[in-house]
Amino acid sequence: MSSTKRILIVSNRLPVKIQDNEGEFTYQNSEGGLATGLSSVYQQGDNIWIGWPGAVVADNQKLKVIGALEERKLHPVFLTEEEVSDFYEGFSNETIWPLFHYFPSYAQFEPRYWDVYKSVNEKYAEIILNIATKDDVIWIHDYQLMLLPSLIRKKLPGVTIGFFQHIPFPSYEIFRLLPWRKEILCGILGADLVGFHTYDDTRHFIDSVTRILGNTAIANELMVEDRKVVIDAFPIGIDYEKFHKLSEDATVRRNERKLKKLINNNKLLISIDRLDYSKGILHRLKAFRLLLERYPDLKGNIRLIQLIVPSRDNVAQYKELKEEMNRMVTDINGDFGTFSWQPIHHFYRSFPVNLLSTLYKAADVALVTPMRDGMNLVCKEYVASKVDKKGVLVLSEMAGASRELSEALMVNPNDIWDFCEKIYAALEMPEAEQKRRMTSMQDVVSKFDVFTWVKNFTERLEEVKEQQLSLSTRIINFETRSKIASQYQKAAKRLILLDYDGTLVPFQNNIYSAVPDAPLLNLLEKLCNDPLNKLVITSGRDYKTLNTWLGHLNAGMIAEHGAWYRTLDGQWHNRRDLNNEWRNEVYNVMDVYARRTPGSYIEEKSYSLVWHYRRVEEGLGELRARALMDDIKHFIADHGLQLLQGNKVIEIKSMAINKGKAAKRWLEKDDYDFIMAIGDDHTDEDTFKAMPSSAVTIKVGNSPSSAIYTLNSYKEVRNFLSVLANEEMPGEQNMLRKAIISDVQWPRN
Ligand code: GDG
Repeated sequence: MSSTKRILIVSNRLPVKIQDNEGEFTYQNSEGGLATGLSSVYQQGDNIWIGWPGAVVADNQKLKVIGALEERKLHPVFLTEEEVSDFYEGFSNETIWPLFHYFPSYAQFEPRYWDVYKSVNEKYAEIILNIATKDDVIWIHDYQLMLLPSLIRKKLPGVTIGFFQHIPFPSYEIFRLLPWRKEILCGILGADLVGFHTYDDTRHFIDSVTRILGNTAIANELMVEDRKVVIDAFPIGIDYEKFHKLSEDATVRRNERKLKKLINNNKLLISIDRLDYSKGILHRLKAFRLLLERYPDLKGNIRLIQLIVPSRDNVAQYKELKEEMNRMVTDINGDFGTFSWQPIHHFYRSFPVNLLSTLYKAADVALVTPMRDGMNLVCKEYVASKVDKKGVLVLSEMAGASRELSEALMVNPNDIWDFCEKIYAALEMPEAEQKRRMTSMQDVVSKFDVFTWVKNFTERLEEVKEQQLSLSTRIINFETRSKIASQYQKAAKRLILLDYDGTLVPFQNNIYSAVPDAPLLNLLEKLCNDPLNKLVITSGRDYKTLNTWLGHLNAGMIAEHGAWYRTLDGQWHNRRDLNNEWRNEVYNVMDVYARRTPGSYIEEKSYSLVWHYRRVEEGLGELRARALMDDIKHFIADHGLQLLQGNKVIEIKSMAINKGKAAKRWLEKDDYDFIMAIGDDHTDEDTFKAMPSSAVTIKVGNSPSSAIYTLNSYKEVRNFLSVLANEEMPGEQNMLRKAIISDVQWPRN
């Protein structure tokens, strides 16, 4: 991060292995990719890393451990046996892990796990809040701490929080199965920037938020109350140089020669995984067996070294997986092996990193074929280790890494027949093609290494915070509100232009339900009855509805974006110069979509047609709207029409009318010393642009706008107007007092 802010890294585990030898602790730094990448952050300046040291520490040992970790710039969160069991092994690994890796039938929905998950997240929050200040940057990692961002946000509202999830985010249909889905989403949304490995993960997350919580998304941004939260993909990399250099190390080269001799110069295939059902171990063994059956000539000429890192083999699913794996390996070796050759060399343990490097270097083919993986670093390490560029990667399309490593031979691990053929193709691939593919993959892996990943994430986080700040300076606060109120009071001739839907009333599923309520009518009456005011309602609605709802007011009106307008004498006028010959044709196209799409309907106005899809199933409406726009765009261009894409509506109208042109009519009529325009959607942008630079222009909502100020919702607009409309015309003091009353209760949500 280029700023001088302190960064607190938070993850479930600290990057250290601590071992308790009867009260004497040893500390060994972890060599994992994440630890290496983040060491470029937490070892600088005052930065620190907060997390669980990985062992249960007795109370009387805690101070000692804290001291030892502090020297390494680490700060511990101590967990009890019960917390490790219910929070980490329980909710994190038996609920979230299987569900997020698309194994819903393995997921345990156990309320006790959830309670402890919550309380451990609160424990982390408490510790962080003892350390953090509002000026710090807090970077939280992974699925064990999904509630943490909002727990911190509640106590430190302005602090910068990034959240990165290392495992996949599943599609809405899977995620919705979780009984605590709302809490999890709200928890993550406490962050300012939420990162995943792939675009699909971001899409799934945004989809779940919009469907479950109902927030609006604009591209990859979500509005959470008045805060913009950005969701983006940051594919993690590895320490490329480390693996590249390691494979040229003298020991590694010596080991490689020995290994090749030991396996009689057979072609070598490798697989390296933790024991886990998400890794596709059994599918791979099936494909390998099929390979030996289909291509008997390979017998005696190839070997698979399978390294499985032990994991949770006391848990039923893992125990069964291990038993089945062992049985399959034994069967394959028993069925195909000879006195001098066995197809699979199976290791159930972990290797030191230089032996890992030897395997990467020596392997002709790497099989990285998970059923689902957030990213998968093994395949990137294999690519980085191929100094001579010879070797083929067979990669599952279900691994996040498949999005970047497009030159791998891609497999769907469920399709063991194609899987088997891909392994064969890998073994047979000519050297020139191997080199071409490997060069291209090395370009990607070396460029997007773990240090670039850290840089990209932290810089984007800083950028998001800056955008939030520039947005918040536009939000009308106590001071700006008082300033505008005082300008208003001093003015003798005022023009006030107010949009209706989304500005004065909330959006409704049925457009005819947005009837003005009594408090709104009172408020508008107060404004209209002030002889110094000229109030104009500027709406896209049809004039008849506006007249029915607001006709009794002493107000001007612009209806249907300016096709109709009402002068202060109550007379309606329409633009007779407009042509309507295009209507039938556009209507017929819209009608096809209206009939095909349950919940959608056409609204007919005098000079425009509107297709509404607010009541259509989420997603389907957007899909149909895009198709409709596509169908109609050439016709529109040829007929001087304009397509307006609003909030769940598509409107086709004549290019000759817009709210800005209509507003000018009022501007030209008089000289005003106070002009104000308020609106919420992009049709109001024409009004804002038509205003003189001295005007107060206010956008409702946070999307980009040419308006000077922002208010968050129709409720804030009403509160703001009620301050201006104060009947008593109070003195400065009273006005200021009223200006801070912002919790007036309006009837609808
Ligand atoms: C999460 C996500 C995502 C493996 N065996 C040995 C050994 N390893 C090292 C490898 C590699 C790492 O473990 C495994 O890579 P993963 O990608 O599976 O990383 P995880 O942290 O387990 O998983 C995953 C990742 O986070 C990063 O965001 O890619 O999708 O599940 O670095 O080299 N290392 C040594 N001996 C072994 O036997 N020394």
